[in-house]
Amino acid sequence: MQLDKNQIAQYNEDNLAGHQRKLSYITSEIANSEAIIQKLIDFQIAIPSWALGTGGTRFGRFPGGGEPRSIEEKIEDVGLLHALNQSSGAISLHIPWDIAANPQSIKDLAAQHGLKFDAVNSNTFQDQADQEFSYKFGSLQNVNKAIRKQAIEHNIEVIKQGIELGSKSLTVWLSDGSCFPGQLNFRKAYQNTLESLEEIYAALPADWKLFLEYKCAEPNFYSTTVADWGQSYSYVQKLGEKAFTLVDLGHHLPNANIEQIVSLLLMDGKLGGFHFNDSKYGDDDLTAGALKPYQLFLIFNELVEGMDARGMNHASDLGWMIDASHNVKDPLEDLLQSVEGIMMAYAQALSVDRVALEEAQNNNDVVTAQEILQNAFRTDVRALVAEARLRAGGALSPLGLFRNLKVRENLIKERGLKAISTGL
Ligand SMILES: [Mn+2]
Repeated sequence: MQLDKNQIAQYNEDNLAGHQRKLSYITSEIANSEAIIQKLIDFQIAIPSWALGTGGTRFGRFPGGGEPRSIEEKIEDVGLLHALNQSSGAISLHIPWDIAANPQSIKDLAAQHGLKFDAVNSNTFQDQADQEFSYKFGSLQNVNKAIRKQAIEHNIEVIKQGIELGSKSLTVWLSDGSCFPGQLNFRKAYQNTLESLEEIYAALPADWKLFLEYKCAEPNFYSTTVADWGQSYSYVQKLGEKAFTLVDLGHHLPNANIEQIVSLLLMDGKLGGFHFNDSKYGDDDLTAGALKPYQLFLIFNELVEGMDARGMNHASDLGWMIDASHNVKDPLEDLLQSVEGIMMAYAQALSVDRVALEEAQNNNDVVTAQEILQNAFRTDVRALVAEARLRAGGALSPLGLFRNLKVRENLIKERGLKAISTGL
């Protein structure tokens, strides 16, 4: 299904009066509105190929129908999202769930939808049908050198596929670790992992980045070999200047101060990018901003402050990706909600009065500092986000138009009720 530009224009026309009323209020409230709108237009969030279908849980899966059955249909789905919000201009692929048999035709198809390829993701947390050795006891950390070699070669193969598609980064997430005390020699597991990562790093093209994601627990529940930002940082420091830590919001122990982690990684030039989602208990992979929007804002507050302090380009110097899964919602609707939540947090962070905040901090004026942040968070910036979309050619309300045009019903008609996405 392809959206017609006229459908978007007609929808915007029908909703313009209400939008302009809200916009004129917010632009009178926020001094740098125009600069914020421009930054929002430039900001793109990559959509993961594995979030386009129903993820389910380990108990069950309830597909909603019309899911993408191939890499081509996944690109088509991200193209739909991008047409609606003009902020989802990239797709992040997972190998071997997404194999491009003919990379050039896949690249051309993506370009037709205005999409680029963001980080490619390797997978050594599952066994594939044709693989010789099992990753049951880990991949890059494995005590068996032949298994480590297999995992290294897989990562190098992912880099090769990424090069064909024009991707510029590899994300490595390892499920390696142990489930019981005594199972693993922590130091040897670290050393094996480091040596394996060094071989993968050596295969990176000069203009590529390696993102090393961490996760405190699951599927291993006693130890994880890259468990937190400190451990990821320890590896990427040793690997070199093309290696960075990737922060997935759902991969921390409860109550971790993620905004502080982000600030310090940025300060040291070792923050590579993000996997956005939200959670209440663990790696719940819920819609970004659905549960803890203030935390998301505080993270963006540190990002904006830290990127500006280093003279970084907000849109291109870090990898912005969603990593989510859906059990009860339409995956495409959920992704539209996530992008909206992220854009709002970013817009609010851009509206923070940095000069006044620094002055309050220097005067130890705790109350004023808190007021400045809470004032930004409590300001309704939805009209600014909508205005950025409008100017970029998207829909004033992506979700509204998605329902209006009965996108899911059309996808079910095209692909069938039983169409199931490849991946998780
Ligand atoms: Mn992730």
